[in-house]
Amino acid sequence: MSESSSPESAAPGAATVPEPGSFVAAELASQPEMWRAAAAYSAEAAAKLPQPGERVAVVGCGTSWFVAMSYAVAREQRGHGLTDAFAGSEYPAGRQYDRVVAISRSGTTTEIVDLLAALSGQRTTLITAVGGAPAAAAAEAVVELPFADERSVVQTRFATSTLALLRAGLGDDVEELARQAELALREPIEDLLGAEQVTFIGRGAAVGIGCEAALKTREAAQFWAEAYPAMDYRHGPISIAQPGRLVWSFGEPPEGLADEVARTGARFVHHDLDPLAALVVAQRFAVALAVRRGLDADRPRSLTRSVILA
Ligand code: F1P
Repeated sequence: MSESSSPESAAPGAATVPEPGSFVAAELASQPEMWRAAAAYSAEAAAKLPQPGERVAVVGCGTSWFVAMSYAVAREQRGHGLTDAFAGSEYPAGRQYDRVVAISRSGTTTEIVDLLAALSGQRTTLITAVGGAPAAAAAEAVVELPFADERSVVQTRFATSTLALLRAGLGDDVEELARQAELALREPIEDLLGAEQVTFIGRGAAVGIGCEAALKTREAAQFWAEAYPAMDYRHGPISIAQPGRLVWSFGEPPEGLADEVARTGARFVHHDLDPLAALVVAQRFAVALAVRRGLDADRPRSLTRSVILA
């Protein structure tokens, strides 16, 4: 059975329709208002989302997995209970959780639809942009964010609005995050666009944010991007650092790391913003790189809106 609701009261108007081929640019620019709308909906959605003390698994594929990773760490750090994150294909069937939260913008991703069907009878919640899709039919409860759906294949605002909704449920100040996202939309990026390679790093809830920044850069711009937990960066990945390359930190970097990177000749990048807001700078970087490389960021090579397997 599926239980569904949508945030009619909270939903703002659709973003301005952009020029063809630039959906992602307009969608990422709408994130501050989207996060505010998600936060306004959070009280209504709360009963379907993890309750304090519950043992929770959060699953997704691609971008949605990285949102799950970031939320899982934040929830445990805020003391709300054990929270694991898995790629949809890697959910450990033998484990018992009080609730499984699946994240899927499209609601059609095969691994997520199959997993929710396999968990039938258990407490499951789907967070999606599309309430009428197969994943919603398989979930016990559905939290819909239709206002954050996107025209671009490359996800930006649905993913971050989902994280804003979940963080609102942890008591985080989403208005402050939205204010920081507005700053992130104005942060200069031009002097970063000549780079040859980028490695994103972060700790805690910023590990998933770094993975998402790297995925965005690969998807939108076919650009060489890696991501690691910041403390693990010294354990091998630093070998890649050299002049012309970037090491981009989400959140405060480990002590001494900026200097170690500087000694390699690579450029250390850091914005004094919450990692979720700083992700907006990386999304802009990815889209600007795509433009510079003559690519259409809305139509990434070899990708579709979701992966539907036969
Ligand atoms: C998940 C996803 C996207 C990715 C690609 C394929 O979609 O992996 O994150 O960018 O377009 O699909 P969804 O399950 O969130 O709809």
